Amino acid sequence: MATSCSGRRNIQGHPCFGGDHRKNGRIHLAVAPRCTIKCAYCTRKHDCVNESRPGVASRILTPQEALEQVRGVMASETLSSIIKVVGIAGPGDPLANEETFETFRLVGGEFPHLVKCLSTNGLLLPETVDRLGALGLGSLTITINALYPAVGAKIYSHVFYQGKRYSGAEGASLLIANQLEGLARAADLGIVVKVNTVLIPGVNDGQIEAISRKVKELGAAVMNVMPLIPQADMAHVAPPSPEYLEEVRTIGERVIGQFRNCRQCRADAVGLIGEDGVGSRCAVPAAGG
Ligand code: CLF
Ligand code: SF4
Repeated sequence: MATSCSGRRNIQGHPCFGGDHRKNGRIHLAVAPRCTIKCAYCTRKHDCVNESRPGVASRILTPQEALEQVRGVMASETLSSIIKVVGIAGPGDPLANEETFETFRLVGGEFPHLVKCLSTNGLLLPETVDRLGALGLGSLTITINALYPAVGAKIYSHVFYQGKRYSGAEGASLLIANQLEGLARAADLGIVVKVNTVLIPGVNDGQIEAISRKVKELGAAVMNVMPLIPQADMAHVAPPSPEYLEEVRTIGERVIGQFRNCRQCRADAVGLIGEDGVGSRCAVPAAGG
């Protein structure tokens, strides 16, 4: 994996990290159904074909099927010139699924020029980040919605970790510690890190500036504040208005660059962000990639 002069891996052109999203696209491989935590806003579906949002995929692929899908897409004249990134982002947590690692191994062996990208809740990062580094992961997204366990407890009802179930502030505390440790270690390896934060009015909006400072300090390159999609246990929570979202991003921008083109895409999106074309129902996390 090539690195830039800053020591970061070369992910030039990545549409979710400041590359030209009108020219460069990604393929998401929905190989990861299982998850180890429960976010209050998450509803995962594997059979949905008419919704466009994170956590949704038409069908779970095996690693071999995922490789075949990449072959198919890269054989298409139109798509092969667009696709720069192969991402695994769900519909569960990629790190809770061994298939994620096998898929990157297979796809990386045949298409080494595609940037390998992964999106995770971060719980299992401390124990997997070295494997990801060795597989040549170029970019990593960690969804961090809280810095303080008391706030996290309102978002994460429970966390399964090393065979035990932790709920409330205890679970949130464990998750947050692993997210921050994983972020720092990934950045040390040269993996380019983005932090996604779901803006949940009345729950975590007081934390966004603190999150941006902390993740910048630990080595994140960019942040993506995404509006809550009200569903599941947060179906009753009003999402932020576009104006409020922009206000929060502008505050965050004083600390760390903000990605503003996220379309909260599906776990099986293919093509340009927001314009998924051919194969968009073939194969991202429930909180966005
Ligand atoms: Fe996919 Fe995510 Fe990689 Fe992009 S998406 S795994 S970083 S290649 Fe992008 Fe989609 Fe927003 Fe994610 S627009 S939901 S930020
Ligand atoms: Fe798991 Fe992602 Fe759903 Fe949270 S949003 S419960 S991390 S799949």
